[in-house]
Amino acid sequence: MTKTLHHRACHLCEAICGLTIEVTHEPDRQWISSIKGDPEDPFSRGHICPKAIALQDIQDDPDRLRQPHRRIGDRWEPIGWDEAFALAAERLWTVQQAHGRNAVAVYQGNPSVHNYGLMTHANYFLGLLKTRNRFSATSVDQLPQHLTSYLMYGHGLLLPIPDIDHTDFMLVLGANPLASNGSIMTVPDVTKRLKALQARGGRLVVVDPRRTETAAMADQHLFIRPGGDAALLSGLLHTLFDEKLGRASHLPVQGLDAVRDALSSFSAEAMSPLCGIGAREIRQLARDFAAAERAVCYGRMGISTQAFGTLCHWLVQLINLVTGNLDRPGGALCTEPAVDLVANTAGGHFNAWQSRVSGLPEYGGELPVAALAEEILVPGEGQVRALVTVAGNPVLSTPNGGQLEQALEGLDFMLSIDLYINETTCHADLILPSTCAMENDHYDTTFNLLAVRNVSRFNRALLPRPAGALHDWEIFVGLAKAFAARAQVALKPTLAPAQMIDLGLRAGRYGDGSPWHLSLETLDLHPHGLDLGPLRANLAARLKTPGQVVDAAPQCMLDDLRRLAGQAPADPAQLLLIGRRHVRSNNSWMHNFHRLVKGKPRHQLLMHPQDLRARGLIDGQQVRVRSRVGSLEVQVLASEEVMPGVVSLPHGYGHQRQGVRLGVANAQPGGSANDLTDECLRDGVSGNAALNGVPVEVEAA
Ligand SMILES: Nc1nc2c(c(=O)[nH]1)N[C@H]1C(S)=C(S)[C@@H](COP(=O)(O)OP(=O)(O)OC[C@H]3O[C@@H](n4cnc5c(=O)[nH]c(N)nc54)[C@H](O)[C@@H]3O)O[C@H]1N2
Ligand SMILES: Nc1nc2c(c(=O)[nH]1)N[C@H]1C(S)=C(S)[C@@H](COP(=O)(O)OP(=O)(O)OC[C@H]3O[C@@H](n4cnc5c(=O)[nH]c(N)nc54)[C@H](O)[C@@H]3O)O[C@H]1N2
Ligand code: SF4
Ligand SMILES: [Mo]
Repeated sequence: MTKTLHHRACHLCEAICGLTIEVTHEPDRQWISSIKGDPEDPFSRGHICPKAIALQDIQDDPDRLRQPHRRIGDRWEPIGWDEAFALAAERLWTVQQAHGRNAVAVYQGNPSVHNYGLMTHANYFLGLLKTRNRFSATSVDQLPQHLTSYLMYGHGLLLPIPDIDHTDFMLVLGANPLASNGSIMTVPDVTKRLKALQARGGRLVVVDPRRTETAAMADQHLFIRPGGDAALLSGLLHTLFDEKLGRASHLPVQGLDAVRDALSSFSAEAMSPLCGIGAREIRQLARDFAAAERAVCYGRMGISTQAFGTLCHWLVQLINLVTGNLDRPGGALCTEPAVDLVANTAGGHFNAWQSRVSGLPEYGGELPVAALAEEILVPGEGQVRALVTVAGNPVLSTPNGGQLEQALEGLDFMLSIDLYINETTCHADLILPSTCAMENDHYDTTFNLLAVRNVSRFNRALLPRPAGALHDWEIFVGLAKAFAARAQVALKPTLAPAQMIDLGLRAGRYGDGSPWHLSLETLDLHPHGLDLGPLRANLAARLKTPGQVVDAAPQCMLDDLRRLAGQAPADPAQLLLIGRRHVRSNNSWMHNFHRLVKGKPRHQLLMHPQDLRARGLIDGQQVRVRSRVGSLEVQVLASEEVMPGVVSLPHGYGHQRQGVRLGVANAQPGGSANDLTDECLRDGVSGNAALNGVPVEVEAA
């Protein structure tokens, strides 16, 4: 028996922590014998969370599929790869022949941006389908952020990242990095970095309807009524203008006067009733923010997935801009990654076409996933009749998952590229599983782009692939070849992901012409990862808008401000549902790992004691939660963490559905929050799902 040590980044969440992994080798098998944080990783400095340890569970999970499976009635039958590719091509082609290209829809889930073979090759196949019915987890998440960057800076990936290591004041809205480990802010060991901020005399202010782990360590926590952020942010920006607290920016900007005019009636006093925060507190927060030498406003998931999600993110950008903190160290900065998707891709497009039934706008070639079920269910020309899902679980992760589940039953054909027979893929006719985690190479094209320092690393696979298994990218190549042959269309040759990355590195800013000479070969010499330096100002030169100016006043934002102005204050008696994440969870797919689900349950509904009393309920009781679209039963816990009028339920539970083959997850209690969220509640500009602030009723079960 021998042991080998390997260094590799964890890419389960956005933090990309360095791991040190010990593999034990025996003549007939090898396995992971330990996983630890890597103290020599210059970026994550030894940080690790329980999810990385659970990578061992994926490795030996008996429920994980390792070869293609075809469904016949309620039975699943293993089949060979060539047969599987031919079957998929035949069925998809037949549907498109009979009903048109848009009759095949695509949904790409969250790991699509975490696993590099999915990044480099998904479109090699999906692009051949030429369908306008493309959906992804983006529209239950960060769509408003891409759209804002596209409209203001000319590219959806020019996303300014908080310079957390150098700021003196961080205002956080709708994010809980202590549980999520940061998002659109790749920041391993976030707790250490926030403590360092406080230790150098800086301030952390958190705005959240729940006193989260992050709020608890903050210097100030403001409770906000869910959905109230656009009002709060408007009040802050108005105060900055009104009290002349702004600071000039070095960036070329157009439209600020139009913004000031449009905001004239959005004073802190006028906005206070809409967000439930006092006018004096709003004004003081604006003054504190402006007074800090270096400050950054950061908003995430909690403010994206609400009715004014895009407006919120536009206002966040403007607050950073007018205080001189955009594109400035200690403020918000765009990264300069080694493989640069901004340099290599077009800026994007918006509203070039609309969804068939509800007329929701496309962004970057995708439609909001809130429209997926109706596109399947509503008859007519262009109705969706087949679906391809890739690394996603929309039945548990998109609004009104119960309706989508019914819709899937009516499809003519469904193909899933996934590791498990889960709540979504159990409806497929064919599942193609890939290798995962430690069995494939990894280079992070997505999260290096979002990191709080410029970093780069490449890691080789450290376990051999299971016999007969294919990597995700090889599955897409197999599907593309079979589909191109069936449809008799030409297929361009492609490279393996590693070759693509090598070319991208060499052509990039740290490549052949630079002192770094980055290539796969150089990165192989740095198994702990490479730090390429702190973020720097660079936005002025990278703007992709016509005229290369920051557009402060996109018309659709000004229009949506008028919608905000017309809002009546919400009924305080109405209970609103919000979500929550726990450090031991990862969306819907990691409840099948013993190491993560052990300990006390974490699926319960949190409710303020005052709201429990008002309904005659008691702590620990089973309750029924109802929304417009559905209901579920769950245990309720009394908690002063949530503000009165708000209940909190994590998503990604609800594994007891028929047909699911997840032995461990199946035994976990808890229903799916997305059986309550409503596909008709959406962000007005982008169509992003408003998963937070859903009106619900709670009563004894
Ligand atoms: N109510 C509510 N709903 C939410 C959220 C919320 O906060 N509240 N959060 C939203 C957010 S931010 C997101 S990103 C979405 C996530 O939504 P989804 O992306 O739809 O769901 P996941 O649970 O991430 O599912 C990932 C799937 O990928 C598979 N998988 C994992 N690794 C691989 C791999 O290497 N290859 C392949 N082929 N498959 C793989 C897993 O088996 C699993 O089926 O959920 C959203 N839904
Ligand atoms: N452990 C763990 N880590 C994860 C994931 C996971 O499932 N588990 N998922 C990953 C994914 S896909 C993503 S996108 C990121 C998300 O990372 P974050 O954006 O940090 O997401 P959350 O932790 O859900 O934090 C959202 C916060 O918004 C608050 N909120 C809800 N409604 C409102 C509102 O109306 N206004 C305001 N101001 N706040 C509101 C919630 O109470 C919650 O604290 O996390 C990633 N990391
Ligand atoms: S925080 Fe945990 S899941 Fe995220 S990258 Fe680090 S170890 Fe992996
Ligand atoms: Mo996400």
